[in-house]
Amino acid sequence: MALHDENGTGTVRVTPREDVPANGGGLCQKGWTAAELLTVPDRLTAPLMRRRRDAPLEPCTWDEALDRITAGIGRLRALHGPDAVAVFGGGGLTNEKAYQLGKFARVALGTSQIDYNGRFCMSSAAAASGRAFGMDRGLPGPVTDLAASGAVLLAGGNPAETMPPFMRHLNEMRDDGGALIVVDPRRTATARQADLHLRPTPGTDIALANGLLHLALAEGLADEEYIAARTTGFDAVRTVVNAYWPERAERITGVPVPLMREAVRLLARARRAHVLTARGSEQHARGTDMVTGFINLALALGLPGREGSGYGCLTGQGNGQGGREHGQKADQLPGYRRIDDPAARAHVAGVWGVDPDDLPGPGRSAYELLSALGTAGGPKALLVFGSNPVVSAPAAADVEERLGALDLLVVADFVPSETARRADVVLPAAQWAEESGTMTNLEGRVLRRRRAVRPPDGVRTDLEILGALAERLKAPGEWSTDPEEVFGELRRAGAGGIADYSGITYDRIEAEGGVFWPCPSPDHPGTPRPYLDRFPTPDGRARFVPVEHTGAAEDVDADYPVYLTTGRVLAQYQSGAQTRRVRPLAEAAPGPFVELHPDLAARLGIEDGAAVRLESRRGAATVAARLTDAIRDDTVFIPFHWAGEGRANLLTNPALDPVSRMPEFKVCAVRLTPVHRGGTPPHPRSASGARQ
Ligand SMILES: Nc1nc2c(c(=O)[nH]1)N[C@H]1C(S)=C(S)[C@@H](COP(=O)(O)OP(=O)(O)OC[C@H]3O[C@@H](n4cnc5c(=O)[nH]c(N)nc54)[C@H](O)[C@@H]3O)O[C@H]1N2
Ligand SMILES: Nc1nc2c(c(=O)[nH]1)N[C@H]1C(S)=C(S)[C@@H](COP(=O)(O)OP(=O)(O)OC[C@H]3O[C@@H](n4cnc5c(=O)[nH]c(N)nc54)[C@H](O)[C@@H]3O)O[C@H]1N2
Ligand SMILES: [Mo]
Repeated sequence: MALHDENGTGTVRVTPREDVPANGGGLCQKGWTAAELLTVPDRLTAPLMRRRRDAPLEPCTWDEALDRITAGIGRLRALHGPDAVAVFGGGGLTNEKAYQLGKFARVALGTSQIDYNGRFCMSSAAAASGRAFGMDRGLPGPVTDLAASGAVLLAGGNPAETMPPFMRHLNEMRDDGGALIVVDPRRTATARQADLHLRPTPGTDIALANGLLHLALAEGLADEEYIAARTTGFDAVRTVVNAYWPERAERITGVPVPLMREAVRLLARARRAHVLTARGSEQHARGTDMVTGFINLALALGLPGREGSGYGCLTGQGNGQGGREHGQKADQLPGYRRIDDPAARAHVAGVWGVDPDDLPGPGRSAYELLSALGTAGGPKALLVFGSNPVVSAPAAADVEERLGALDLLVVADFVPSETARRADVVLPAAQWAEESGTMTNLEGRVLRRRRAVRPPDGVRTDLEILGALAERLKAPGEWSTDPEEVFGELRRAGAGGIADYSGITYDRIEAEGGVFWPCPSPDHPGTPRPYLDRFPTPDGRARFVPVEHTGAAEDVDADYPVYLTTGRVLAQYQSGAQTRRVRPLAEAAPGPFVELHPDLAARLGIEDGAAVRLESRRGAATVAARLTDAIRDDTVFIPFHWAGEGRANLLTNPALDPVSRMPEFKVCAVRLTPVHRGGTPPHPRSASGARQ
């Protein structure tokens, strides 16, 4: 396949943008090789469908594909009502696409059943931030504030592998005498660069955060003046953390008291300081409370709302922040409004040209949606835009079975992902370099992404796909396929909401190098640091919320004696659908493996490089052993990027957080046994289906 630029000639090269401070001109290996994905041999360039249920996927015309989808939707809606059709979106979608997908579900399909993979990503941090600050916006200020910080406590994040350009800010801080404190059960590439590494047992972050706060109070390091002036609820938190005396916190977490004491002193003594969380402290059945524990610590030290200090969450996907603002969440309308708020419904229905009473209510959260597919009261059809849940959802074998029970599965993607290959209809979509739009980064800064090349023949953009389906479904209102027009509608729909983009235009983004929301009018400068004067809560104060340690939803026992945690490696991205197809990345990280401590390996008779079978109460996976003393000896780690029998998610626990509905990706109980396969040592690739 030839690649074309806007003029129809030439090839695409990826070059870092010097003008985007979050990157500082840096890109990680995935960024440098992303252009290769535009030309992978199995790039989808024609719609595919199955003529019969058990027939293979075969190329068809767009008309055939769209007719098949709308006929199926019509039949299922007539039989079972509008909630029979569900939608699953993604945090990689641009703001425009995320907005249009939410509107498509509520207006064109009339379904409440829409959610997205961001539920698996930052939802616990989002819920905790909303609860404490009245708003959820990744960082409390520009990312460059971090370089001027005196201390950063980073809980559950490994940006040296997951966001390499971000490390620059932490390195600058350290060069200036600031201290980096990392909380991670593994001595990661990030932890190796830290001044202090706290290594808790997975699932014990609440006890750790409460223990740190206990020490801060005992040593008189709390900012009493700030607590009185800018917060509520401190007394209840003081009472709870009273019971987390240092030795008890050490007993629960395994973190030695002197290290906890040192961490608290470094944070409290810095003139400016940050507490940050990422997925390691969020992807838990108590993830919202875990993040709340760290927010309580930040509040007691007087950090949020002080210039150059605060609490923040490190973003995940390309548009992780914007993806959670415009209505692809089950409980949400554009502008980060709640779908059960009558005023929000009236406003958005007005923009969409429909009756507020016709808008559905809140739907099921991502895992609840996936696990209801094809059940008696659940959806019978699913449309997927920007996710590969066969690999990335918890308890993946069950999810695969649910997908198989659907009457109609439609997947829009650029590659035949594991989920697409199970679909009844596959729609070939344009990818990042082939279309324009906006993304919102972890600073809350709205940025433009420009089209660099023409999509290959046969491919349509997601906006074109949604527009064509809306038209066939005779949906009311406008369904523009032009990103700038959709952005204009998004601004109107979100006006007056928490994430107010109404003053942001493509021209302003261009002229100002991005605009920070909220930006409620054209003459408003945007809001780089939203909490300086007040918090967007009814009384303007931040809220302390007491949280108690309860431990993981599934603890280790005699049958399943080892903790499993999951995460990422540098050279692979997410479900691997894209990166497993890019040769240099596939070569750098060819197949699934389990990190385990040499002592644990010796006890179990497992040798480095040998095949290991892991079992949990959900299922079993087989991967290669990778021995390292960088992990606790009660815990093993598997990256989740691979399909087939090496899928980490065959093992993970779908226990959900009661507030965020986040599954417990980061801890479950497993047992390990060595596999002897006819005496030949397994090649990691053979155990993985590395290139499908
Ligand atoms: N190379 C690469 N980069 C990526 C991605 C990718 O797939 N590959 N994905 C992107 C996305 S969507 C996201 S969300 C981000 C994720 O970015 P991160 O949050 O940095 O990545 P993870 O590896 O999921 O988890 C971080 C760390 O949490 C630790 N951890 C596990 N359990 C616990 C626990 O109980 N407590 C604590 N404190 N830590 C724990 C793990 O050991 C791991 O090192 O990365 C983004 N960047
Ligand atoms: N065990 C375990 N599981 C996890 C996690 C973990 O830490 N541990 N992390 C969770 C997290 S944080 C996340 S974010 C999820 C991510 O997991 P997924 O939701 O599966 O994300 P991706 O692998 O990025 O899949 C995106 C798919 O959509 C396609 N795609 C990308 N952009 C577009 C677009 O603009 N339009 C269309 N139509 N398609 C597009 C890609 O080709 C790919 O096939 O995984 C979650 N699962
Ligand atoms: Mo994510």
